[in-house]
Amino acid sequence: TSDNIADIRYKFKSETEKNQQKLIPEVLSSGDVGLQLLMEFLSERRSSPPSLVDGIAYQALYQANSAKATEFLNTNFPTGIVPLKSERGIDYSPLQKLLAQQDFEEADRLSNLKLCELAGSDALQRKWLYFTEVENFPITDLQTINNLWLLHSEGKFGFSVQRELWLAVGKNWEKLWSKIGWKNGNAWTRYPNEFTWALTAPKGHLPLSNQLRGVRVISSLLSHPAWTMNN
Ligand code: UYC
Repeated sequence: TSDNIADIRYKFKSETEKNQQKLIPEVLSSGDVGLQLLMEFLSERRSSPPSLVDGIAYQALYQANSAKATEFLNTNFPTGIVPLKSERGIDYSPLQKLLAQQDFEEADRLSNLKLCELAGSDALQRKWLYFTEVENFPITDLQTINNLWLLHSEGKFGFSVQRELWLAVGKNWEKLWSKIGWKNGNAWTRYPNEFTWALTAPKGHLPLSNQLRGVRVISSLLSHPAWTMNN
């Protein structure tokens, strides 16, 4: 009934972001009006930097199978909710698209490619990174890539998530690998089939960094000033 909808709108708008996240399934269960409320919500928030709840609302609309929601997103958020800033003229919209589609396997491949692109033509040819290249990555680009992963995964994936887990285990790599599902006992998780390309994966599971050449690259990634600097 309309009473319920007014209730939900009021309740939703007055809640903390964390509770808004939890309320989204309830909002969605009220059908078209729920979608309308989420569209309203995203519109009103577009001037401030996007946070997790915006990502969850965006994904709900993206997956809603509603022509109206699709048109709303195409018109108002043609490249998504994360500003696709780059200091090196890199186009992150294909990555945004894969993540919106929740195609985490292709998004992971493309992220690795974008990092090589960011490092320059040598890296793009060799298809892997030197840690010295990672140290020189612009903060802006790493934050863009990270925010895409973070906001399209309900906060589950991204370098910043991996960094927090790494710090929480005292920078012990072995403990990190088992925590994020990159190792099971003594066995490395095999690429690509043994990884979990879905939100059911452990926290911090994606994006991947191949450990074939050692930990220096991921160490540089997780130590980058991008994670301790605002903007
Ligand atoms: N792979 O095992 N990995 C590859 C991971 C290791 C190996 C790519 C992650 C351990 C080989 C990605 C883990 C290991 C290739 C990842 C993992 C190993 C390969 C594609 C858990 C053997 C083919 C991109 C830590 C014991 C390489 C890329 C080639 C590929 C990711 C083997 C994303 C997170 C130590 C042989 N593995 N990788 O980098 O040159 O090629 O063809 O980490």
